[in-house]
Amino acid sequence: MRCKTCPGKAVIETRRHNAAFCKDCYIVHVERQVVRTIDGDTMLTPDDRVLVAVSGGKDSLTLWEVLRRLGYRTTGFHIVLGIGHYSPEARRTVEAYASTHGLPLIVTDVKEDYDFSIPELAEYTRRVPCSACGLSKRYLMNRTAREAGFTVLATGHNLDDGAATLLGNLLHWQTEQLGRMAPALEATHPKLVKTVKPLIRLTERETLAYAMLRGIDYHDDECPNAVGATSLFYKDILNQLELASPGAKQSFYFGFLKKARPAFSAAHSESLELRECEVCGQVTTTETCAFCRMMDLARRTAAARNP
Ligand code: Q46
Ligand code: ZN
Repeated sequence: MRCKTCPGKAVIETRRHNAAFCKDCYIVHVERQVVRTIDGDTMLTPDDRVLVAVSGGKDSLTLWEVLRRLGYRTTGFHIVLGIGHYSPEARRTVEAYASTHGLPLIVTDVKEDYDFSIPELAEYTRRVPCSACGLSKRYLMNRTAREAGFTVLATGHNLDDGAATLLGNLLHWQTEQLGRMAPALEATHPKLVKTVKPLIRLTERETLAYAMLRGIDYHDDECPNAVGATSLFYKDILNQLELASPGAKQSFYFGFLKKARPAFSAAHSESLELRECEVCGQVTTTETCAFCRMMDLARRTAAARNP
């Protein structure tokens, strides 16, 4: 099979674009998709100070690689979760990438800085690990970005992530979350930072191919808590749909953004009253934010168990 844009031999086929590319043209194709996403949603400007959330996996390192190559002012942000063998290896991968390219990196260790690893938080608060982890990550990403003076927080979510989250939110009619689903979310409070998802037009398979063809040394172990996660089940269903109907994920996700999201977002725009957490000062809709409530419960449970 020939490359769509040059006489070279194709190494990857993208059925939803009805195209195949050689290595060099594929790399150009992916980077153009990211530029199109950034420009289309005015995600970033050259003046922005961008904090890039990097787990060490293929998506986050692809994001950092593309933003770095496009000349944006980026700093990596890695959270050490304290999950078995997975976390030290993830940290090593991110630190190696930053040092190879001479990029600044901020590392926060939840156990060192907040006394509990993610597995401990899950145990002491009786949450599933991904719930404690997701809440901690969202909190730390916004807080770090704002306190360190970044103007934008960029995450490596791809189209598969976006479509799976959308499916989950629709199945449970999470109308507030549906209203907030967007690849670029402006800050709606002085203590919130704008968030962007520049890889949202690329599928998981496409970012994987890019990371491999660019020779990025990413961390390819799955977090042990991902096994059996509902999001993986949703991704599986969406992959089956995509197989039967190429482009299904794209039309599902982007169709929602265009045709339905505005209705959900309008319905919630007035009802949401933002305030500052009485403990940590971060933005919340309740007196004490969910992160501080989780930490308080963990501390009390730990004290009761180990008097
Ligand atoms: S890292 Fe954290 Fe994921 Fe592991 S505990 Fe769950 S949420 S699966 S992206
Ligand atoms: Zn708080």
